[in-house]
Amino acid sequence: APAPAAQPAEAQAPAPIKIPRSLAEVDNGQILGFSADLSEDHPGFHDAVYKQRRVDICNLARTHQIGQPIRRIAYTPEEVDVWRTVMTELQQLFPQHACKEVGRFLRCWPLFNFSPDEVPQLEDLSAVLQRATGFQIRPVAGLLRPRDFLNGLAFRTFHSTQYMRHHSSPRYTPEPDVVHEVIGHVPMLADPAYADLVHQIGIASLTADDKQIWHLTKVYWYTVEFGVVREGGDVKAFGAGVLSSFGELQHMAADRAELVPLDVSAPLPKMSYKDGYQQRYFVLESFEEGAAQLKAYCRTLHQEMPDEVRAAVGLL
Ligand code: TIH
Ligand code: FE2
Repeated sequence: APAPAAQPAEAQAPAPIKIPRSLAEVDNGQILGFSADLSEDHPGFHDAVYKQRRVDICNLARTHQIGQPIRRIAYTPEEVDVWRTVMTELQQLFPQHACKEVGRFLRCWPLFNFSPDEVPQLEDLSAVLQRATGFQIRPVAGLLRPRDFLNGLAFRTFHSTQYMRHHSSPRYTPEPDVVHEVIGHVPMLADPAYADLVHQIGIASLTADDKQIWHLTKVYWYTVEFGVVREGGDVKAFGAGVLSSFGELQHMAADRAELVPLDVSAPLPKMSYKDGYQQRYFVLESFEEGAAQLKAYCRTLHQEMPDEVRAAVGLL
């Protein structure tokens, strides 16, 4: 997931944009926050064993080479317990609160055969995605800079963490972890219309300046991560950050948060990894309506794109 970027300082001359021409030119090494260095308010901050585990798993991601299989993790019984808890809780909530046909989420779910007894391996999920939509997974040690994360999407690559959230807090974690990626993002990326939308967001990020990246990151955050979609008289979870957290999903279902219509061309509020559950959700009237809005916004950023970049991402 992309990290919230700092607002670019007005006075600084903008650094020239380096447009990657291939996935190899997308930097997966610059990690913002999280990674293995946990902040004091992280649930695992006082757990030395957990921290070492994070370092080990992050090192596998750091040394991953493009084209090589993603290394399998032997998840510990404690980690499998966390996965089981989250899966079990979420499966009870999904029939009523996850988006169905419009968000496509529940339609793609069966492709993956998730079992509560086994944490899925990124390598296997990546293979399923490649067949379904051409998306692949690349392991990453923590939060990438928003530009790098979004650029990856242009090459149909989803950068994914591989470590497990801390066992003291299965219902919600302030950062992406393997549960969030696997349950929240992966099933949706198997849907062609959804994968196409995310690909367009990635392409738009290639030539975007810092200000545009910042807005695009917020658009991504309030839709792909935390969007909700109207279905009949109700709103249902669409965003991966809602779908992967039974705490957040219960919070959404309890109707305590404010609901506001999504307008991707209007200024969006600053987002934060530190504030807990969302106090406000942006509502898509339908997947089609939301996707049309997002794509229209993305097209405004495509204009200056050189032909060789268009070719590299499959636009030509
Ligand atoms: N809060 C989510 C969860 O507990 O699954 C993880 C995150 C998604 C986006 C930011 S943090
Ligand atoms: Fe995410």
